Amino acid sequence: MKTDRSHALFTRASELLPGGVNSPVRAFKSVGGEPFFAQRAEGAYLFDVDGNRYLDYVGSWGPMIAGHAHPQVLDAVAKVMRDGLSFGVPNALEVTMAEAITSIVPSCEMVRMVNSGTEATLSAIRLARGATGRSRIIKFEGCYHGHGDSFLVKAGSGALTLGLPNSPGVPAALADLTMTLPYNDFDAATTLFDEIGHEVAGLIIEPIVGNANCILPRDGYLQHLRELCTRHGALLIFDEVMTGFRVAPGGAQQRYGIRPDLSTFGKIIGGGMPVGAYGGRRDLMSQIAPSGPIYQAGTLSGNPVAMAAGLATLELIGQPGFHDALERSTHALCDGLEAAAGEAGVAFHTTRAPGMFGLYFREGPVETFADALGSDTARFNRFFHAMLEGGVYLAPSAFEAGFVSSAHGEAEIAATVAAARAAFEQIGRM
Ligand code: KE4
Repeated sequence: MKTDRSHALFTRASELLPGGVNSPVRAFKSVGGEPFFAQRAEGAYLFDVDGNRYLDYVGSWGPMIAGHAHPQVLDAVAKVMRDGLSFGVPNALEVTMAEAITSIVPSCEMVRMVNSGTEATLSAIRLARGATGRSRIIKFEGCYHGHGDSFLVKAGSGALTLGLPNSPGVPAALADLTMTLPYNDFDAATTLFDEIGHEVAGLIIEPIVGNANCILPRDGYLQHLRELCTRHGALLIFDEVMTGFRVAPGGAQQRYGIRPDLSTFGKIIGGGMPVGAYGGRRDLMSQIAPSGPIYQAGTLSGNPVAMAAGLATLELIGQPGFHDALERSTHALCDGLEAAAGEAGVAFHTTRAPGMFGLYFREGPVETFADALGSDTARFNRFFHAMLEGGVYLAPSAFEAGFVSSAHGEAEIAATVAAARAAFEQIGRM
């Protein structure tokens, strides 16, 4: 595979950007080798600067649920940008976006637009602390909520990929206020709440974990957390930056029938532009400045161009049957991969939710963070590179979920399974 242009760019980038990238997981550090540099993208495909084409299962880490460079999204952006890129005063599209989010996600009676998932989660935690007058928060091992200080405790995603789940630079006094629980452990949650529930401002969770690979909630687990939070006066915060608008139109909270007090969003509602949002109960959100005393602000929040991209994406995924089709293609992909691994005699297991999946080099089931850590990451890394050589780009980490878009049709799934059959044969002998 020709890579000299990517290599030259990475050499230059490595002089000027930490690790040569603007976000750690992109650097291929855990899988080895150097990242390729994208030239352009279309539908289910990425094209790099050396002319290689890849079937893309990262989708810019989630936003590209309708495929890259969708004409309707590009047209919406082109139409709006000619009227100006940012006003710094309210614009109608912010209202349209707020109406869209609050109608699609009923638990969100009010919403505030921000510019990333990180901004959304750190604002939600500040709101929880301000509204309850309490300081402690609870998160889950392996879950990632962006790089806000309070979250970089036993964090997932890039922090886990690089083996840095507790980042230097986070004051111990603040980290001590973040308690962590094992995901899917009913008793551990009950015990912690019995001990300190009255001190907890909020519990934040990825309802489906997508940052320690992909782990689904056990039956009744999310309801159990809902009941514990209600009983102890803590706020239940669903971090749906990844699952929102993906695993169901109304996200994981719709799929599992849970009403959180606050929710955070990102990725899809920006359609590829920098957008995040947090929202929830009116009595809570109305405490955010300027209607209340809890401060949060942002120069480009509600930016018209970003709103246009997000609204066009929400319109595309709001078409009847969109999520059912996404669920079917995700199952087809995972069933095909498992069959290919079985033919090669490779221990392999997948987890799946509409539009997202996890790949594990171990026997199933995978229901806890410890189960996920038990996957053969060295074998994943070899599989990653074998698939890349075969023209398929998986998430460059054994601790990330993969993403399927509506642009991944039968032909793309079949081509992926064919590449996997060759890759399993190749690594099966290693
Ligand atoms: P951003 O600040 O990256 O927009 O969102 C942070 C965030 C919050 N919550 C969840 C559940 C998330 O998955 C994320 C970001 N996801 C990672 C991928 N696992 C972004 C990729 C990256 O860090 O480059």
